[in-house]
Amino acid sequence: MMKTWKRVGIAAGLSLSLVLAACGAEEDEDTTEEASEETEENVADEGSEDEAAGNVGEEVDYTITGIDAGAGVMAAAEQALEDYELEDWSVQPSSSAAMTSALDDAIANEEPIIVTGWNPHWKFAVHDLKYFEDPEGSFGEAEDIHTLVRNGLEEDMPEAYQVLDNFHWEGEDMEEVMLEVNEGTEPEEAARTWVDDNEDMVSEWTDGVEEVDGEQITLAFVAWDSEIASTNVVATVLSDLGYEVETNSMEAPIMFGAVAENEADAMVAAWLPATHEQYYNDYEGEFEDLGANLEGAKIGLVVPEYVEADSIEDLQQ
Ligand code: PBE
Repeated sequence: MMKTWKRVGIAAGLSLSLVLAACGAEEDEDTTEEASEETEENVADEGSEDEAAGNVGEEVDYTITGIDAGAGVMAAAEQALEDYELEDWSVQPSSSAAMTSALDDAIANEEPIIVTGWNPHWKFAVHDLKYFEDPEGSFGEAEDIHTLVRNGLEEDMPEAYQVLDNFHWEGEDMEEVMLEVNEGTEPEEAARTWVDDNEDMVSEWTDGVEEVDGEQITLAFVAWDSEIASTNVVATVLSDLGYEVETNSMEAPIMFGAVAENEADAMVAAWLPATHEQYYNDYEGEFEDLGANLEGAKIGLVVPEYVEADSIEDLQQ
C-alpha cells in the first residue's frame, strides 16, 4: 500500500510545481505580455489569425492527449474519432498524472491541447477549461459512479458491506479531496482531513454499524485522480471502524476482474452506464452492484478556454 501512495505522492508533487509555474505565468503581467507577443509572432509566421485558430489539429499534431489505455474515456475518444470521421487523428495513451502535467505545461505556454477529461476533477477549479460539444454523443450522457462488491461480502463482512452500501457523496466533496492531493498532500492525509471535516455525512454512512477487530479488507482502484480520492476516503472510514484496509491500484479491466474473482472485496469506481459498460457486462453476475455513490459525473474532450474550437465537429477540416 505504501508503495502505491508514494508513487502517487511523487506524481502529485510534480504536477503541483507545474501548476505553480502556470499560476506564476498567469499572474505576472509582463510574462503574459511577452507570451502574447510571441503568439502574435507565431501567428504572423503562419499566416492570418483565423487560419491559426482553425488549425488546432495541426498545432496539436492531430493528437488527443489521453490517459491509461484501459480507461473508458479512451475507448470513447477512439469512438469519437470514428463517429466524426477524424481519420488523421489519434489518441495518445499515457496516465492520469501525465495528462494533467501536459495540460499544465500547455496552459503555462498558452499552447493548444486536447485531453481526455472528466469530472469531478480538480483541473476545472485550477484552470479555465471547457468541454468540446459532442453532438454525436460519442461520450454518452451524464453518468453515475457505482460501488461494486464481491459476491458474498454481505455475509462475510456485514459491517463493511453496510458502510459501502451507505457511501454516497457529491461531486464537490470528491473535488475537495482531489484538490488537496493536487496541492501536494498525501492522499491518505487529504482523506483523513475530509473525513474529520465531514463528520455528519460520514456518520450517516456508519450509522448503526458495529466496530470490528482488525479484519482485512481489500479495495481495488485505478490511479485516476478522482478514484484516488474516493478510495482513500472509504478506506479511512473503514479503518476507523477497525478494519485493516489494503488499497490496490491496478488497470481498469483488472479492477472489475478482481472484484468478480474475489481477489478484492470492493471498488467504488464503476462509471455507468457508458464509461465502464464493457467491463461491467464482461463480469455481470459475478459481483453485486450497490448502486450510485455519486451522481452527475461526465467524460469528454477537454480544452483550455482559449482554444477557439468549441465542438468535436470543428476538428473536421
Ligand atoms: N475516468 C475517471 C475513468 C473513470 C474515472 C473518467 C478517467 C475512465 O475513463 O474509465
